[in-house]
Amino acid sequence: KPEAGPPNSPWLTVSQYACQRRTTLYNHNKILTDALEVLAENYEFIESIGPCLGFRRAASMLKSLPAPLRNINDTEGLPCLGPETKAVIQDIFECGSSSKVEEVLTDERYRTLKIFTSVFGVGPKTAEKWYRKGLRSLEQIASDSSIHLNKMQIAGFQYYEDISKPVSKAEAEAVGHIIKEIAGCFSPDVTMTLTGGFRRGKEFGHDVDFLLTVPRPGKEDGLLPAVINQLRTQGLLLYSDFQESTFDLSSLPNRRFEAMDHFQKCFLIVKLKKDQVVGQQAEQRCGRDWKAVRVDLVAPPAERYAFALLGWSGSTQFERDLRRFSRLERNMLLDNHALFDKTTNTFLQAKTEEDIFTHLGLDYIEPWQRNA
Ligand code: TTP
Ligand code: MN
Ligand code: MN
Ligand code: MN
Repeated sequence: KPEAGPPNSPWLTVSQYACQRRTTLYNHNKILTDALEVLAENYEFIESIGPCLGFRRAASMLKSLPAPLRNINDTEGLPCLGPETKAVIQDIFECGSSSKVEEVLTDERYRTLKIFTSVFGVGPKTAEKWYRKGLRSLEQIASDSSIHLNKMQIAGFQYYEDISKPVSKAEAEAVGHIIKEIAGCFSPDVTMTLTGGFRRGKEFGHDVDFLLTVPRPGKEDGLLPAVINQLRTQGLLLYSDFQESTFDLSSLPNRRFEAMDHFQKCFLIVKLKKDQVVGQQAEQRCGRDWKAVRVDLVAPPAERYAFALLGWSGSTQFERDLRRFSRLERNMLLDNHALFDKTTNTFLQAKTEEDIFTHLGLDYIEPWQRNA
């Protein structure tokens, strides 16, 4: 493994933008980034978005470094590190841990919100509301009759044990085979791509993300309803939240370019039979031969595929920086649907992700280098 460089080595050329860095899954500074991400999450829980993003950006930058930092002097010249972040890093080098982080980890509020937000359909706002009511455990929530759970949260509690466990690569591929077969019946020329964390090379994920489309314009509108119906018919559909497309290119870019996109999509929980997973025996533990798995499907029109693929491949931090870079360095607006050049007032077309990087004047970053 390479030694950390002395000052004036490649350290000094690290970009503040994740889209100008190559970040693989091998994180040489995990002790530091884990600590910073705890603080980021705590700020997220108290809805301090500025500090939250600051800590996330710092952690993301450190993940891209080719070697571990050895001491606080190594941070010299590195971008994205504010005084607060540097103080945390210094504490870890001097004391082996950061008192600020330790404090958060033992904080009742942080611990409780961490548990509550681990339920599918429960965000920081809902978690906070429950915490303020004095609730502290999932058992208390489930048995409190004054709490109204929505459909998503009910499913979140119902399948909690399964969907809080990581999904393996083999399970993701098994889900892929099932969906591909169904989608192929709807239209033999369907294109389907595994996106999200698995496309970035992760061995485990919290869900499985797929992008699907068909060549004929407009035909994609029927795709996800057909897939959902067939999953239901086969008895594999445990939960479904279908969102109709609200995509309209003519209304862009006047509407705010957003993180959430307007393509047809669905958030599902499907039943995955254990004997469908390669390398896994159908065990009869609990009398159950299946596992509930969270699956996201999105169906953009074919001509928007490259933008949707780039947007759904993540990581979240990589996406944030792609957009920030486009806006601040190129006077362009990028989102999951399109790239708009504000200087020439034109949309830039793209067939592939490479086309989009080229429009932005960026070196191509492979999916497995986007783990920012
Ligand atoms: P996630 O599935 O949330 O995250 P992930 O696949 O990177 O990690 P994990 O292994 O934990 O599942 O989101 C994948 C990408 O999809 C992420 O970059 C954000 C993007 N996304 C959208 O663009 N629009 C959406 O509506 C949603 C839900 C996600
Ligand atoms: Mn490396
Ligand atoms: Mn995912
Ligand atoms: Mn997802």
